Amino acid sequence: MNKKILTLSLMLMAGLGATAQVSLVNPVPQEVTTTGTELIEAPAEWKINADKKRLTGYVYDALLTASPEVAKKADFKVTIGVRGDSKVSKYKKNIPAKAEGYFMKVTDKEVVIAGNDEKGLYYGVQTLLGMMGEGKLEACTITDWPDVPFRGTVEGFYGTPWSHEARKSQLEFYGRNKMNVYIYGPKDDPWHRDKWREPYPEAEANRIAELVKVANANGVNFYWAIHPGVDIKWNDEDRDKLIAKFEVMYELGVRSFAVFFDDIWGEGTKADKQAALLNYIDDNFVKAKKDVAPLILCPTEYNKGWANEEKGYLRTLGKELNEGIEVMWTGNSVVACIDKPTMEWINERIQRKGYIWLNFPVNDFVRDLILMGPAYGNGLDIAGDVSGFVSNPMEYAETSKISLYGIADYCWNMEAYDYQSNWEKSLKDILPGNYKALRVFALYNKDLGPNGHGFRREEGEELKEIAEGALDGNQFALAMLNVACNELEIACDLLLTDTENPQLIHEIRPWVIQGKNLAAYGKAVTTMNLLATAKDNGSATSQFINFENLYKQARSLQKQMFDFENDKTQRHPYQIGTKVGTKVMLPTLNALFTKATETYNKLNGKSLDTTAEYNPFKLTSSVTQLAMLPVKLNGDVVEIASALEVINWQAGGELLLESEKAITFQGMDFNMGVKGAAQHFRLELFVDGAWREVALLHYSEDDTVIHTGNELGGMTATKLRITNNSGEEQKVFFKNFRFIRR
Ligand code: 14T
Repeated sequence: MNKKILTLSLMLMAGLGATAQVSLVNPVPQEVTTTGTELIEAPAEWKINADKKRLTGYVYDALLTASPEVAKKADFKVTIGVRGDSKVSKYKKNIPAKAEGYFMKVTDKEVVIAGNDEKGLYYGVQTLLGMMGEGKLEACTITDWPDVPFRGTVEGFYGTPWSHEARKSQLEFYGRNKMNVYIYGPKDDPWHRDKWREPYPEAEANRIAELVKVANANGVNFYWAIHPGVDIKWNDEDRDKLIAKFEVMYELGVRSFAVFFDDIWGEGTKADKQAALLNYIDDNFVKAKKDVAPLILCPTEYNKGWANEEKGYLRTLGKELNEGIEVMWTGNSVVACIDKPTMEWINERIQRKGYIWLNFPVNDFVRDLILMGPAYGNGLDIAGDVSGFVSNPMEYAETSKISLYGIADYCWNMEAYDYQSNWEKSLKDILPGNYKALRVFALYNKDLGPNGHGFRREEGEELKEIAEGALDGNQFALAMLNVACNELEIACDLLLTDTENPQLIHEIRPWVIQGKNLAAYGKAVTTMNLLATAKDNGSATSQFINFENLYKQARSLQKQMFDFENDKTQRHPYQIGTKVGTKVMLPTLNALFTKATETYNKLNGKSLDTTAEYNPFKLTSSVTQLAMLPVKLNGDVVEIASALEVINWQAGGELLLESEKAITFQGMDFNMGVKGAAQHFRLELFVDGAWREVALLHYSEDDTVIHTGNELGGMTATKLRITNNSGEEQKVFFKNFRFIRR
């Protein structure tokens, strides 16, 4: 083990309640020697001592953002340099011989930062800036370097691409947290995917040029990714068009490129053709330019679950791709944590170290949730097995910083990565003045709920015991749960008017409002449980607060939550809704609602409705991927959310949709994304106690939309079902299922 973090002092510090300034730095440095007690007031001014060539450029600019003024006569001295510079020659032996590494020394008289290379010096400056976050320095020496050579993000999600402002803010954040990669590849940027052959219009082009500048100023490589697989022809014409597009991007300043072949079908998926194209770009563009970074490829089979061993797609890439071309990998499935066996499996096939595309905290497949939890679960022993590690974040850029703060730390100093303390630090970083409110709220926004990728996160562990107690009727536990809801309500209110990070508040706002509803519901439900068996039914304290009024309030809040979720202004078209506390809090409260109401009914001879979840529609399915899909109601239009992935609909598998009340149908259509799919499925409506079949048809041979026969119009039914009656598994999409009721 090469990490000797001399933290004799840690205990001492904790005892004194002081924060050592090095502990403010993210990522956690590799080697730190400090007494932990020598905190130094940052000087008001300092003089800078460096070889002349260091006094311009992005590293120097970063140093100038520090609070002390630069003054030639100042007593305090800051020496900066890169290995070979005369001003740092006496530290030659201290500088780690590692790419992007640096050595740093802080005393009450001076700071020395000596980089192994220019980037290393830049990161030393970032460490200094981080350490001074509270206006103090700490006497120490630091020897530091990154474990993973390429660290950062890939803007690679479906949904609204990040705004220009958000991207600039990200790039600054990456610089500060020592991440050096940003891959531009938003699925819904037309010039990335559908119009990959066309140059950007002027305004967009200017913005990209500006982003490249901001990236450079923050030590970040701006990769521009192209996604040509949807319709590429493997001929010279398309090959030249791709190169021409890269040339245009090069003119805009881009020096790093990626080619994505994910989520495509047909011709574009051929390994030998992809490899030949990438090699051609490598030979004729990358190598010819001399100042372009190694290419990155995102393969079509980008995870083990999709790898077709017989076809040998990955081995073909491994064998044929030029040395140095990076190959991306999401792990054992689309959304997965990465461990040693994962890396051994893929590296052997692609004959190089995989470049990880981590699908976290991306939420484009669970758009009703926002992910504010820590980044955990990846192996702490894979630093030597990956060539790069990038995270695919949420379309909520500012909120994603919580998890990215962790990814940055993990990639830099893997063995020492402590996700919990990193998470606490990240909240302070993103909302310093109100981080405790952010923390309380974030506790309810971590898990992804049931989803097609089966990727779940911890949430509500801290509530489990009191939730159980409350369900057992334990009064203390009920009171504790009530307190938790009170805390959530207060946190939400504090966040809603917080002005420190407006972008963050803007992004999380729908969830904060829903959080308030949840908190109010929880307060009502816990009190209901206390009053259900109370002799005075609350009358000793209030004429108005009694079981039945609380029951009505809880009902009202159930409906308010439902209405809020189905509000037209809610942006996400796929997973409709805005859900908070889904793993423990909400189900506990629903169970408590039912329990209290049952008890009250029994003791008082009443028959209040005990069902907690307000949704007039219920979807069930023997096809697991379909069973997860939420049903949305929009006026008279009833919709089942689209599944984003291929559904393996087994023979005989059925989807059942039940309605609280009978509905009179006006029209229906849906789309399985496959021509001729209509003949493989049967639609039936339950009318007057019997199933009645309704014809399914396409309007033309090329049409993937499925329409219903005229007999549907005017039929009144309480449920419907769709069955795969083809006798074999059907691979289909399930898109835009909707019907109109009268
Ligand atoms: F390229 C890949 F590594 C990748 O992950 N591609 C997409 C990505 O753009 C998306 O954000 C991510 C999470 O939804 O997953 C991939 O997209 C999918 C994955 C599926 F399994 C789209 C549809 C799927 F069915």
